[in-house]
Amino acid sequence: MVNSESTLTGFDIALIGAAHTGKSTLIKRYAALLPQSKHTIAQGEDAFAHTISNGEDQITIWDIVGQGRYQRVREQLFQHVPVFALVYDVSSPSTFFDLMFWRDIIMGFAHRARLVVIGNKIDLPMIVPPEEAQGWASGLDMPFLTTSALTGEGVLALFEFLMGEAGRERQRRIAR
Ligand SMILES: Nc1nc2c(ncn2[C@@H]2O[C@H](COP(=O)(O)OP(=O)(O)OP(=O)(O)O)[C@@H](O)[C@H]2O)c(=O)[nH]1
Ligand SMILES: [Mg+2]
Repeated sequence: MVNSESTLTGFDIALIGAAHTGKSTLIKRYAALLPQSKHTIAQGEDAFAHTISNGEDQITIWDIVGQGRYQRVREQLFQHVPVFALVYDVSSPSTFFDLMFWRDIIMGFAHRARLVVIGNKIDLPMIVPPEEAQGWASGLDMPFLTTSALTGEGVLALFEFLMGEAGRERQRRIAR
């Protein structure tokens, strides 16, 4: 589940998206679901760095604060992050449309990154039709997953998937 090459830049994945979509809650839920894991959080200007260690394995996750969308993101660091999770709230269409903005930003400085679309809060009414989100994601070669950070549904599967993608992306970069 955990990528042993995570120390290349120190970060495996970044969660990005509008404010209140549940990015921080997803990470906290994941840590809570891992037995005997140790979860530490370091606060930066417009991001939190979460480190979750489980025995010898460790993953690191950038948690980007939604309100920081108009600030310059930390391009120097982010261009080495292999996987970005684009998180929206299935009950809030504006957070879905925000992902187009975020995708453009990421592609501007990390065009080799793997992007994954996450519809969170599936315990709430799905106002954004999942087939619309799926269609947009697959049209741009981005996997699409859904979660509820509240109930935990899909959360372990999400992070296992993201770690797998991060491992594959790093292998691709090493092979080049
Ligand atoms: N119903 C429901 N509420 C959720 C879910 N995930 C998060 N929330 C709630 O949504 C609110 C925002 O969650 P956060 O995790 O702080 O959102 P965030 O994306 O980190 O927000 P910023 O840090 O401001 O960018 C909180 O009140 C959470 O309890 C979910 O899956 N379902
Ligand atoms: Mg947050």
